[in-house]
Amino acid sequence: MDLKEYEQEKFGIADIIRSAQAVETKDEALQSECRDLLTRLAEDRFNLLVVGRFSRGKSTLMNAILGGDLLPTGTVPLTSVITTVRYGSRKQVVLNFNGRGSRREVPLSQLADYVTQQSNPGNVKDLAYAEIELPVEILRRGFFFVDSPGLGSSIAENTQTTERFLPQADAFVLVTSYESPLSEEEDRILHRVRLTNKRLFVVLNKQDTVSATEREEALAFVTERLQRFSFSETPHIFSLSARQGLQAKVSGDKDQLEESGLGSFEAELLRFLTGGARSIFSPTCMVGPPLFSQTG
Ligand SMILES: Nc1nc2c(ncn2[C@@H]2O[C@H](COP(=O)(O)OP(=O)(O)OP(=O)(O)O)[C@@H](O)[C@H]2O)c(=O)[nH]1
Ligand SMILES: [Mg+2]
Repeated sequence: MDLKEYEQEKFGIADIIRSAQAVETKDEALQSECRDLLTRLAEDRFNLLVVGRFSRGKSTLMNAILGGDLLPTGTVPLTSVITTVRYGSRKQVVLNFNGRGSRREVPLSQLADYVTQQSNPGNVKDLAYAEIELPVEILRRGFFFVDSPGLGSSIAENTQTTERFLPQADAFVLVTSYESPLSEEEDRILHRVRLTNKRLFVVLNKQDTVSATEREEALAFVTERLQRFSFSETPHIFSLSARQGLQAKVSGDKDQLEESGLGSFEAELLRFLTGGARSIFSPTCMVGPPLFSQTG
């Protein structure tokens, strides 16, 4: 598809969305979804969604890739709001509220007051999403790196928040972990992703908690489960320790980074962002200094 055809296709999709808006004027949820879709079309927005059961280490993995302790993490179900991270020349957080679409800028240090179960249980503060801008090189690829509330905890609102966001994902990182690989909720995500044919990466996190034998067993189990889904392109499984990866990035310990397994995942993600997903990015986003280092 050349650029002209791509633009025409975009206009065609926008027309369909506007028609849906005109027919269902009283359905506020649908109106809001349509507004989001039109914004995404206008921005050429590409959402790489990190998803999985609660406490798998999704936020920790994003922190490891971003190279710092930015997103709140914890031992109890934690993230309660969709949190997008994208490139910006200075660090900032913009909170986007539901309803009339009001926005407020807050310092990064206050992020946890709005996106965690402890400070904003089940998202009672009614945020649509929090948007973080960071001067981190990998984000120059122009994508939105999206953290989501964990699935399957006793906090049903968190599962619902993530499920509502699924149609907006353009590619998925499914984070599962060694203590109980592939839960029922994660199986459901796999089903949904297979139907969309979108790119999927599977991360088997917390490898630091298991022996080599246990690692092999779990990997064999996940590989076999994935084969049953008959994906058109079998997803890669990345065994890693997000916690070790983050520690290694922060302390600059190359051996620990190697041991964490984070590097091969980052390399594959990068290949995808600079190759497979290229058509949706502007060419100026493709160039830039070395990746995965934090600047500013
Ligand atoms: N041992 C070990 N613990 C990890 C690893 N990654 C994350 N954790 C721990 O697992 C817990 C949950 O991590 P989070 O990153 O908050 O998990 P999450 O998936 O974002 O959780 P929710 O936001 O509740 O869905 C924290 O105590 C982390 O320190 C890892 O690689 N190894
Ligand atoms: Mg989290």
